Amino acid sequence: MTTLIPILGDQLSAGLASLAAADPATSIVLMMEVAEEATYVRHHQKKIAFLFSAMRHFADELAAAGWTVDYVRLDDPANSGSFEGEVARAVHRHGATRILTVEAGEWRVIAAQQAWGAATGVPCDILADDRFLSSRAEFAAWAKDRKRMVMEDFYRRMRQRTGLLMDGDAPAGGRWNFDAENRKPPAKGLVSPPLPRFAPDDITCDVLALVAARFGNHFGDLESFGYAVTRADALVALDDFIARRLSSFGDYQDAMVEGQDDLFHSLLSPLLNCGLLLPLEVCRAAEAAYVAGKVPLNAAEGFIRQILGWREYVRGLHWIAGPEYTARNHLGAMRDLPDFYWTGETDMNCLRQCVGATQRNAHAHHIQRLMVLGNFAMLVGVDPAQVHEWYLLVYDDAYGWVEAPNVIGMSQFADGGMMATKPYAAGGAYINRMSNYCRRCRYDVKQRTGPDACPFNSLYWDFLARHRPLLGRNHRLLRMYDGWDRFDTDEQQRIRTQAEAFIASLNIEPPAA
Ligand code: FAD
Ligand code: DLZ
Ligand code: SF4
Repeated sequence: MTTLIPILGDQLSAGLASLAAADPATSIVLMMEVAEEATYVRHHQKKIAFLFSAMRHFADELAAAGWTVDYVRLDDPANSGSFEGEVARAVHRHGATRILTVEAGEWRVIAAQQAWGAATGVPCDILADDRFLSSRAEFAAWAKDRKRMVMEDFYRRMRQRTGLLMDGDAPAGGRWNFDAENRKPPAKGLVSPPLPRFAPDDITCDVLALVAARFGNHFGDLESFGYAVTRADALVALDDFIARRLSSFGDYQDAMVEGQDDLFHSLLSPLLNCGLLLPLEVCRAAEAAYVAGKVPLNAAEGFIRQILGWREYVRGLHWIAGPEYTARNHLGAMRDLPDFYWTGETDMNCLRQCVGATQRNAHAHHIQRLMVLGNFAMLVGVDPAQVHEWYLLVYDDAYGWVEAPNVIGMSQFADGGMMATKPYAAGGAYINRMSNYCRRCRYDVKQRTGPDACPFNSLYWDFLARHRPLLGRNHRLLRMYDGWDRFDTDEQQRIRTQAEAFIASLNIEPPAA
């Protein structure tokens, strides 16, 4: 009786439910590098290299811990290229009598897992992924019968349940939320400590060569690859963040500074999402730094809210929204993604900087993703399915459960408000306040119309005007519509003409049907 335990690339946790439920003496762990996963969207080269290297290191660690691991490399001539093919081959190879796996983080892969039993003729048990702080069932029960799924309500409940930053029944410091102290514009000369860099070992060098050969034409590059790829590296990255950057995290959470891609962000999302770090240990580390007096409460609370609140909330929402969520298009946006999302070649400095960071690092921080890249795509009316695909392939932390709600819901408002109470739309003034991008831009952020006007300004007003039938009664937008109504008709016309001409210059109209 042999149990086959397929472990996917984002399931690299020693305490994974399938491992906890199995006996190493009668089990074979299967790990597979498959072309289908690297190309169903053409992932950034660094994302593939990171995951393959982390998978290979994890396989070695499992073997050292006494598991029998069957690791199928991408360049194995017999590799079928898909999960389905590799699971079937492994069942046959090992005479497995049972498959035991943990539910994947994407509807697409869950559907594949559900077919493994029938395809191989052996029973396949799919276990819940218990690496999150709120189970799918718990979130669904919380969401049921609620008129609005307000993240802050969910977050407070999670604080109470976990006891994180709690003084008995009350929140530490007497408040649940310290946002008022956070989100400062970047101070002049603001500099953040450099990120820790992990020199590639032999395993990583092999992977880099493989990725260069097989996926060298994908987005991004492999230059200066220095990611954490083991559990030990991941713990070093966590400690480094807590010791050197967390104290300023809250203050500069929304700031963007040219030349400093990551500021005081943790860059822990790829490590959390592939399982090398677990959410509770990361939150506890931040809490401990606060309790020890090493970081202020606004920083610890702001950071913990991202993980205990937002991360768990978007995951819960993803599962209750269903597999059709990524097809939603509330605003009827049909245009193509502009080419510069791939090349970075645009005169708009904010977009050039954010695409550049994404190309270099397979990473960008939240405000770059939301208020520059996502905001622009929504303002010009890009088809949300194209935006979704772009985000899924360019970022090192992108998997369906977390990317889709952030893109379709939070950033594109394509779900009609299931996730966000209003679209995250903004003109150039917001970007100018929160960054130093405008200083070196060919456009003038103060102008709405004319050849030098910042495109975000006319696009913002045009977005509001064109979607008035859908958005005009949203009470959170009433002040913005008042602003629009205060322009005289001639100015409104000038703004809309400016926006239309700019959109036309992008060549993103879909072909006529
Ligand atoms: P930090 O700023 O240091 O935050 C700490 C942690 O909080 C992150 O590591 C992450 O685990 C968590 N977190 C913060 N915000 C969110 C959020 N909105 N959703 C989920 N977790 C959050 N995050 C992903 O992990 N994968 C994605 O594919 C992804 N796509 C996004 C797309 C868009 C359009 C937007 C607006 C946000 C997206 N995010 C995504 C959320 C957020 O931008 C990233 O989690 C964050 O930038 C990761 O960098 P960091 O680890 O330095 O985060
Ligand atoms: C993202 C990714 C890539 C590029 N390659 C693999 C792979 O070869 N083998 C693997 O097990 N997982 C890979 N992944 C991660 C999967 O796409 C991820 O596990 C599913 O999308 C479920 O979230
Ligand atoms: Fe971006 Fe406008 Fe500022 Fe240029 S002026 S960086 S386009 S916000």
